[in-house]
Amino acid sequence: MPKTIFVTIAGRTNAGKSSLLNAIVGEKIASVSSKPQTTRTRITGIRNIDDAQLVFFDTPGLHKPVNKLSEHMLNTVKESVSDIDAVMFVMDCTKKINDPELKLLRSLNDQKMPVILVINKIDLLRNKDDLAAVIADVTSKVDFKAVVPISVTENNGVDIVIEELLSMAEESVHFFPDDMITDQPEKVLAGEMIREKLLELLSDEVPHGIAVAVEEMSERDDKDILDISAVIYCERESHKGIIIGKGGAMLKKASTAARLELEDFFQIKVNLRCWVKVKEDWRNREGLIRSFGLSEN
Ligand SMILES: Nc1nc2c(ncn2[C@@H]2O[C@H](COP(=O)(O)OP(=O)(O)OP(=O)(O)O)[C@@H](O)[C@H]2O)c(=O)[nH]1
Ligand SMILES: [Mg+2]
Repeated sequence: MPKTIFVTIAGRTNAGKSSLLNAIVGEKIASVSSKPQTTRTRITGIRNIDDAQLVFFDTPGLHKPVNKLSEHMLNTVKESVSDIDAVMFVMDCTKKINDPELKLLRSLNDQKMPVILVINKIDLLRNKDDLAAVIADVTSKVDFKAVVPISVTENNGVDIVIEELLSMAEESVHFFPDDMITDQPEKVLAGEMIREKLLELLSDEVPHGIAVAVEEMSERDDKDILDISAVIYCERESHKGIIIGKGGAMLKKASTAARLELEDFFQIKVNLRCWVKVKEDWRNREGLIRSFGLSEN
């Protein structure tokens, strides 16, 4: 009999949620960056193991809302923690659990939602006693079904998380085809790969005000080449200059890095063309947030 489990991955921004999703699924389906607020929407990832299907919803990280886009991101988290079987709450072991994290955890306890506490980045801890202190602190405040210390970057403990989830999967038909790893359309995946490169290369507010829309994505009839055209939207004319860079250097660097990743992911030569356009203050404009696919309804 097939088994299924639906799991939402939640936690503070930058804790490593999307990194963990990618590690479990075995493909890079969610953008990862050292900057906070990388993930903006709910991303579905699927992993099949024997007769079990594990379905994950990666969510935006908890953060202080600063604009309308933030509010949508935080609503996405709220909507993603009901009608599921379990929550994997990812925390960064080097950061003390904060009030918004505790608030979410306590409401999950109130709903009797099983929560697996995944304590990530243990590679950054200097001694084991620190880990024991982190565990003692959090478990004194919230009830967990299981506590699993891991390091995604060192691939340490991810298999234990999977084992834990497998033990919780219940008999049910599978909801997704066995060869499907994500629900994200290819154009969205491609846009996210481009945005990820810009997040890593740019600083301050510039990368946070970027949205990427892939307008064309088609394989040529006569050659094995995938043509991708993308528009990079930013919030100010001055940001446009920074994104393009001196003599186009920044845009070239980002698009080359994105192209290499796109070629690796789609296993085909890619011809990537990017344009930069300004949409003033779009993160506070509902219509634009919706048109970029960043609103939950
Ligand atoms: N040292 C260390 N860094 C990690 C580990 N896991 C993830 N990271 C890094 O942490 C940063 C944030 O990772 P993400 O996966 O984007 O974090 P996130 O929780 O999805 O962040 P948001 O989408 O902003 O909520 C990246 O620079 C990762 O490379 C880990 O086990 N150890
Ligand atoms: Mg993320």
